[in-house]
Amino acid sequence: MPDIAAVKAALAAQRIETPSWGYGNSGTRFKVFAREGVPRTPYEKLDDAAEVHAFTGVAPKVSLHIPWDRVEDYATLATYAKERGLELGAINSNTFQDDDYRLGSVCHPDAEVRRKAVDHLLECVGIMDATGSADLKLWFADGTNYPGQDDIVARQDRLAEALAEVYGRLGDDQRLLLEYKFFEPAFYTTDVPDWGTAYAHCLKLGPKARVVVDTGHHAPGTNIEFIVALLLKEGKLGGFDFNSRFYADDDLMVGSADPFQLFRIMHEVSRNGGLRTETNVAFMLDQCHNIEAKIPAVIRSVMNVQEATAKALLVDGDALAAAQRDGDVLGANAVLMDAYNTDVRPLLRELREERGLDPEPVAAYLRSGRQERIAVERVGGRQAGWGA
Ligand code: PSV
Ligand code: MN
Repeated sequence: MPDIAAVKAALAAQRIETPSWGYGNSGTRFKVFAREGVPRTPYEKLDDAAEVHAFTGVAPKVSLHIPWDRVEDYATLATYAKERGLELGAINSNTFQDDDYRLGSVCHPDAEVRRKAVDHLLECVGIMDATGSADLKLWFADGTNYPGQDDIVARQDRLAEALAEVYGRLGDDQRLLLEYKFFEPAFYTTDVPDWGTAYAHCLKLGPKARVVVDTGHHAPGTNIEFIVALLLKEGKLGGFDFNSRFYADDDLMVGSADPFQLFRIMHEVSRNGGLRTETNVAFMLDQCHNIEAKIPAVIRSVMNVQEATAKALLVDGDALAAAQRDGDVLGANAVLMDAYNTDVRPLLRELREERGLDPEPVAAYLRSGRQERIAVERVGGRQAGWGA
């Protein structure tokens, strides 16, 4: 049976990174709903992230998105984060919101547009130097909409060339994390559609390049935990963009649509060494809170990851190995289901109390009165939003 003290230690050591854009307004192409108290600057987004960390104790890192989080002085932003017990995490590039990128960015047929895109990626590495961020997260909207529109292999060559230049600019402790997504905004071909394409590029680049698994970026029915297990085995899992989906890239709260899938993913992570600090897997959220209160939703999401992790840590590894060895199909499955069906909330409540935290983070945040305070204080200015 798993040792509860070791389970608690692993849970206390886990770090979950929250996205700056999760604190701003977001929506669909139909409507972006404004909410009271939404941050107006990257600094205010950090203030909100600090609350999430204060109530959960495991979310000290914040991912930034450039240009949405552009500031005059990134070192000042990093100091501001530090003063609040935070660190700046992955820098997410953006090569999808300029008119120039209609036919792609780093895969565009025109060398001038490719240059502009690569220069942006290099700028992001410069920002990492200033913030102390270790990860550059790349997601490309590049692709085509119609058969024959462009040459599939030529686009792969352009992608490889761009990635090689950016990789060459990385410092010793910096990594390039390449994200894949099977469709949208391109509908016929996408230049990095799947883990295999991302993996092939990362392999060619070298040890500082790794794949990011965004849980919302797969075709329905894809076995994501298989991908996770394989990437971990090959030393190429850089991290996660956690979220939930019912249909496509829905960006809902992680663990809300399919908590069993999240458990299966965390089981492979735990089983294959992904919770060890030295494996360096970044557990990032990539979510948008369109209709729900944002800070409580981020807290809830962090807790959902913790609950799935706790269940994965409760899998009886010895019993599982024995059942697998004996070809005991039902027995092996029962070991996993026992762990999944365990109510881990009392364990997590206990852990929080031991660490001086309120056992119920969402309720504690709501009781704190901060939400009402920021609603009054954050008046005027322009609310931050997805894409701004
Ligand atoms: C693309 O859908 C994506 O998942 C990428 O991670 C972006 O950086 C993020 O969404 C926010 O646009
Ligand atoms: Mn993502």
